[in-house]
Parts: sequence; structure tokens; C-alpha cells
Amino acid sequence: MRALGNSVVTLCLSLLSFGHIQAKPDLKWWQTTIVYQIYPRSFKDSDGDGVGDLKGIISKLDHFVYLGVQAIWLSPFYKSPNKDFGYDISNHTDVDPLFGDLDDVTELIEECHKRDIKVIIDFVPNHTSDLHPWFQASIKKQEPYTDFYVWTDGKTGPDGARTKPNNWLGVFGGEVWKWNDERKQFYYHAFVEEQPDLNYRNPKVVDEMNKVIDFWMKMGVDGIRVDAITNLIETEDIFQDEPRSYKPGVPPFQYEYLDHIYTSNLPEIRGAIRGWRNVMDKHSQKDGLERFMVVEFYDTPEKRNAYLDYGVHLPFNFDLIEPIGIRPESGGRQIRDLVDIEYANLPQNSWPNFVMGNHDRKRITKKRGARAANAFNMLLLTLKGTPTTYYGEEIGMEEIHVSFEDTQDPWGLNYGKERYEEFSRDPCRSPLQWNDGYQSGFTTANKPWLPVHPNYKTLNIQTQMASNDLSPIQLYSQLARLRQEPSFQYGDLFYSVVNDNIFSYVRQTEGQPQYLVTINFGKSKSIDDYTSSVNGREGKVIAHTGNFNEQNMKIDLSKIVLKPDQGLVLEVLSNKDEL
Ligand SMILES: *[C@@H]1O[C@H](CO)[C@@H](O)[C@H](O)[C@H]1NC(C)=O
Ligand SMILES: CC(=O)N[C@H]1CO[C@H](CO)[C@@H](O)[C@@H]1O
Repeated sequence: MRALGNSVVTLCLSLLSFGHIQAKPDLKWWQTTIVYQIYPRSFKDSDGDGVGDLKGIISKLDHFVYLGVQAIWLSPFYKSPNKDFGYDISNHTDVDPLFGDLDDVTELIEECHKRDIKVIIDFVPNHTSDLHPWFQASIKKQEPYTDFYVWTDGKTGPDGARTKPNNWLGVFGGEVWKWNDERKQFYYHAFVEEQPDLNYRNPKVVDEMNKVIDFWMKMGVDGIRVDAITNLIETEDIFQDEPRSYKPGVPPFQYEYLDHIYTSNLPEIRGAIRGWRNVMDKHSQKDGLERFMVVEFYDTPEKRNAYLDYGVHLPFNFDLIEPIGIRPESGGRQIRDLVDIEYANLPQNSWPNFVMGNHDRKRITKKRGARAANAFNMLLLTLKGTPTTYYGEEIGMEEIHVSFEDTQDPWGLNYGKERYEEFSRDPCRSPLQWNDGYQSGFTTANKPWLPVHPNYKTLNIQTQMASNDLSPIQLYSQLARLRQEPSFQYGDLFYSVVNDNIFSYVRQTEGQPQYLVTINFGKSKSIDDYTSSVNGREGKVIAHTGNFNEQNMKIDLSKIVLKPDQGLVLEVLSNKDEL
């Protein structure tokens, strides 16, 4: 906490002591905030049914004020049979009773806006639930819904029986063609069979989905996060098999067995995005507030950045997660390389972003241990670009263990008892740990939808906020405020010392203090000289990951000692200051 006070003092002094300050560039709200992902089922339960809900979120908005977060993104809360936990939507413009109702959304938006917090919602365009009225009408060939989904007669086998049209595989593994006995045709589903894919080649579908965006814009949301954009559109001629990928060790059942040339990232996606952007811009023209769009897209930087031309503000950058991602053994150099993928590939005038975890991937503490939480938050919050924090990262939450019998996630269940742990997303979705009370303050139910991590007695928000020793949440909130300083908000980033242990960088902009961020991601103690990349020989500690002797706030930049998982943010004291 002491260091926080110090950084504020530093800011004031530096504003006073520099005569000319470079004009602040015209940054949009989504460039200056942290985006915090709320997984509504697991955030806060207000009615004791063991599942988080909107009223629960509303009751906890001051958490974001404390953290210094100015935008929240909510995973789906729409009407859904919950076969894929809300990503199977049966009404895009209604709230599932499990989470509340539309009035709760209105209240949530109002309460957020009062606190200067923007609200981003999930938009799931690639499919609906099979219980969606559109699909039910489509089965019966009721217009205009007959061609709302991807239907086919398939092929005729030698015995006259119908067989599927091709060899495509589902993202969760296995079959994508499901025979419907009533309509006597197959329909396509890239995910579970209860999630039929919409047919974006039908302009009426495009219209309907545009109306969904318009509905939420009218409700007052500030932006959308588009789910699974990769799988939006399939090739027109579906009677084509996808070739094998020949990836080693992948069984024929698994998605990666094939090379998805006919089902993934088709150029037609761009037109759909442009359409959504146009709907959002109509609202912006009325009130001058920019509506934000971020898309979920797992592919190369070239491919994700191509969407920038069609109205996307940020294509989520998952380089820290995959395909290489941060691994248990990644040291300073490897982490620099992952960070550099984003900076090296970014088109001119585009804005970087970084994501450390989400509801589909392993938590960083799973990969790197609980002790590393501070080091990774320090990295995420001091890089140049918009960071996305997955709920729980602010306290260094760890993954739970879930037995096969208790597994909820269809992706895990699909792979059976032997392999479910490789795929199940339950472990990273456990309830947020609020305090050391009953069920960690998440719910009053005796069985939450997923168990609370047994470490909640010590690892929880309340305990960390009250801690006398620097805790992850205190560091998080301190770094979130530091990000508001020009050097961090829009200053340049230069790499400094990079080796097997250390990844370090300088953040600076004209007329502002120069900062050095250095983190030991390696396995051994490191002593390094940073003086060749900074304008001074001494640095003042502005933030640290803990275990530093705070008595000694000035550090000699020619021999900084860092143990594994330790990191520092230093203000470089210019040679002139020392005189
Ligand atoms: C979704 O729910 C709203 C509110 O209940 C209703 O007015 C609307 O018709 C529903 N939409 C569909 C496609 O069923
Ligand atoms: C990458 C991915 O699969 N993202 C989402 C896409 O939609 C599915 C099915 O709705 C979700 O389960 C995923 O989270």
C-alpha cells in the first residue's frame, strides 16, 4: 500500500516539474481501460440457487471501483437451456430466469454507468439453441425460417439410406451432422448437437442478428464481444471433405485431425462484421459514444488483424495462451517473444491487446503456480495495450479439481473418463472467492454449480484487501492506477534486459517519467545491469510483487537482483536528478 501512495506523489511531482507535457493523444475508452471478464454463473449468487446472477453482479460493482477497472464484459446471460452454459441461446434478446430479467440488465447498466464503468456483452452469432423458436420453426419448414440453419439431404448410401454429406468434425470432437427425423434432413452443428449453426448465407438471418445488436445498443450497452467468429460461415458446397491435418498424436475423433479449409475463417465473415459495425455506428452517430467491438478468433496475427479493416476494434490476442502460449517452463526470452508477436504484427495506427486467461482455457496459476500471480498481473497491466482480466486473476485464483462424475462441461464429458481433464473447462470456472465465510461468500446454497476452491479461507478478496502484506489484489489495484499515467497509458515500449530469466521493458513518453518494468520469469535468481537502456543509474520502486525490502526504495540499476516470480516497476531517476 505504501508504494501506491508513493506513485501518486510521484505523479503529482512530475506534473509540476515538467514545463511542457506532450498533448495526450485522443484515446478511446476501450484503449484506456482494463476489460474484466465476468462469467456470470460464477461471479456472485444473490438468490441462493448456487448459480451467480445479475443482481449478484449489481451488488458487487464497487469491486471494480476498488480494482480500477472501467469496463466489464459479461459472458452470456441470455435465455438458454444451458447445454453449453449459456452459449446455446434460445432467445438473444431475453434474460434466462436463472440470471434475472431485462430490468436487472437495465439496472446493471445504470449502476455501471454511474461508476464510469462500461458494459460489454457477449454476442453469440455462430449458432442458437435447438430450442430456439427459429430452429423449431425451421424443422417444420415454416417461413421465413426454413433456411435459417444449414440443412442438407446428405448423400444416398448404396442401400438407399441417407448418410452425412462430408467428414467434418466438431470443435468439441466428433460428429457435426445431426439427422432430424421430423424434417428428414441433417443439420450442421460446429459445437454440441443442441447448438445448430445459423445459415449466414441467408440475408434474413443476417437481418435478424443485426436486430439483436440493435436491441442491446438501445438498452445502453457500450460494446460487444463476438463469440467464436472463426466458425461463423461454412463453404457453400458442403459436399467436400476437409483434408487431414496430419498433426501428430491426434485421434480421428478430435477437431484438430482435419485441416478446416471449408469451415473456418471464411472471407464472408468480414461482410457480417461490417454489418454489425454499421448497426453500432448508427447509435454512435446519435450520441457520439463509440461502441466497442472485440472478436474471439483463434488464429495467426495476420488473420486476426485482417478484421481491423472491417470495423473490429480489437481482435482478442491469445498469443499468451496459445498456440505456444505461456508454458510452465517459459522464461524471460520466450515471454518476450510471445509479447512481440503482437507488437511486430500490428498494423499502423492499431491498438495492441493482451489476454492471460478466459473461461475456455487454463488459468495462469495452473500453468505457473500460485506464487506467479503477481508477476503475470504485473506483465499484463504494464504492457502497452488493452489488457483483459479473467475474473479471479486479480486475487490469483487457482483451478479446482472436478471428478469425472461431477463434470459439467460438455467438452470434457465428450472425451470420457480417460481424457476429460484435458478438455473440461470446469476447473477454471469455479466461484469467485469473496471472503472466508460460508461458500466463500459466493452463495448461500449448500451446493454451488461448481465447488468453491478449498483454499478460499486464505485466498479471497476480503482477506487480500485487508492484508498488511502486499496481496495480489492490492498490487492489481495499484497497477491499474499506474496504468493511468501517460507513460503507461500511451507511452512507447522498448525492450530492456531480456534473458532466460528476465523480461524487462521501458515505458516512456516525452515530458513524463521514464519507467522500467522488470520481471523474473525464470527458475533462478538473476542479477542484471539495465543502465544501457535507461536514462539513469538509479530507480525508485513504484510497485513490486512482494518480498522486497521496502526500506530500501532506491535501487541501483546496474545490479538489480530478482528471484523467480519477482518483478519491479521502477521510476528511473535521471542522472540530472541525482545532482
Ligand atoms: C424473446 O423474448 C422476448 C421477450 O420475452 C419476446 O418478445 C421475443 O418475441 C422473443 N424472441 C423470440 C425470437 O422468440
Ligand atoms: C473458441 C470457442 O469455442 N468459443 C466459444 C464458441 O462457442 C462455443 C459454443 O457455444 C462456446 O462453448 C465457446 O466458449
